Amino acid sequence: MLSFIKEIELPFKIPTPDKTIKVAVTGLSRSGKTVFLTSLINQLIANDKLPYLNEKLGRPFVARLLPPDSVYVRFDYYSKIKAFRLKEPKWPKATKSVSKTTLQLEFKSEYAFLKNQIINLELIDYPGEWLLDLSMLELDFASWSKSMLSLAKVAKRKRYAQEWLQYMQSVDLYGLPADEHTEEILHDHYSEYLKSLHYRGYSFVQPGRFLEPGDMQDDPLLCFCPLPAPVGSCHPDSIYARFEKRYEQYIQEVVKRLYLEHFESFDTQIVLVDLLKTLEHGYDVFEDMHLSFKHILKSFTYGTNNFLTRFFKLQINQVIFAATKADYLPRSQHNRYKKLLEEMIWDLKKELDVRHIDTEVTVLAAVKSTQDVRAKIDGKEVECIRGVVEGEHEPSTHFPGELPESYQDETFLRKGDFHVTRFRPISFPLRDTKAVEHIRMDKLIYSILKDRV
Ligand SMILES: Nc1nc2c(ncn2[C@@H]2O[C@H](COP(=O)(O)OP(=O)(O)OP(=O)(O)O)[C@@H](O)[C@H]2O)c(=O)[nH]1
Ligand SMILES: [Mg+2]
Repeated sequence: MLSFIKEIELPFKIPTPDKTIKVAVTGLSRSGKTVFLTSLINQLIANDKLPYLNEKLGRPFVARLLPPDSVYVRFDYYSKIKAFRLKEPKWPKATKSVSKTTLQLEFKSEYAFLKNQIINLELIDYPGEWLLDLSMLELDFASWSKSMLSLAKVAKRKRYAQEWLQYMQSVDLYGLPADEHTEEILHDHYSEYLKSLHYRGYSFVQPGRFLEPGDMQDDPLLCFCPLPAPVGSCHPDSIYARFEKRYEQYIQEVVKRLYLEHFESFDTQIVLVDLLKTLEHGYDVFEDMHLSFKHILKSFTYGTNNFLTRFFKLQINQVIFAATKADYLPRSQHNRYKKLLEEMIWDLKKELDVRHIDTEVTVLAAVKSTQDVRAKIDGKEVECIRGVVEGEHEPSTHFPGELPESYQDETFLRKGDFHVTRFRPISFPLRDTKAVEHIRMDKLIYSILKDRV
């Protein structure tokens, strides 16, 4: 009835305030962060494969990348998209630092007298391992050591920790050290233990820098490991005393200074999870991821923790957990995939006080590299996926196995009858007017924008 209001033209346009939405994307290594951000930018710029988003928003928009901001390493969309557009497209290389870029969305105003609305989507990519280290902030050396040592004695981890634990028993940790190399050997054994875990798909490893030292490769500050607390007295120059000092320095200089300077308030935190890889490794690795997520989710509550807010500004309004690489599964299993992630997160939400954070769970494929097909296996017709496997040139058909109904279904995961086949990416369309095929990216983008546009 009042639609004529929309048509009213003034000699000038009334400005609408620009908005900035800070979106941090994290996840453990290889979870799909870089591929996800590349696809997200590609989808919004082309806007030809986002029917759900467009229908829900009901307002046309254009998206453009803004020039780099000098403070951060830029998330280099252009070089990534170039590799995806090759005749033999390539997945991006692993990234180990924080990077950032801003995608500007301009929404056409519904009213002729109003200027278009500008929304700046600030997109930040950072390693999830950093979040795992944050929980060390609450612990002194003795308590951290205690919890790491008891974890190392758990059945599955113990075999990888054996050499480190045995060597530790052979040295005097509390008197003057007999040999100057003992410290390094202790540290190296512990690092090897963490690397063995990581290699086998375990995700809860502390400190994160021991796996990825980056610019701290030979820094003596990293020369420590968990140690049992002394029962009696301890020499001030003992290994225990020195490791305790370095641990405290690590907390001050690496966790607090280097990590926290990157954390500000984010509006949305997207946590990507490669749940399929974890399922493939079996029940223990799956349980270990549960533990990692407990620490990650806990770090999101630090904005409300009095002790930590003194130096920690992190405040998050919305957390979206997304299980990635859904194209490794036929469509018929996507709901089950989502249910498994839901189960893991709900469980933790019950345990931790995260009522003030709006949490959502979804599944997606940023780059859909397979097609759904039906094929006969042992005379039975089943839903499969078809794509070009890494290292091959022709497409082939694969049955990944059936996901369990629940992750409490230990027997399924122990049998390990679920296999992930790694596919080459499909080529991205050469022009910005067309985006790559995806699964449910539009639903996720809508979750970020709803209530804010
Ligand atoms: N099929 C498929 N594979 C994917 C998808 N996203 C990621 N991958 C696979 O996962 C690998 C890791 O993806 P990245 O985006 O580089 O992961 P990351 O989290 O940035 O990894 P780091 O930089 O090492 O922390 C890729 O090389 C692909 O093999 C997807 O949507 N579909
Ligand atoms: Mg990356």
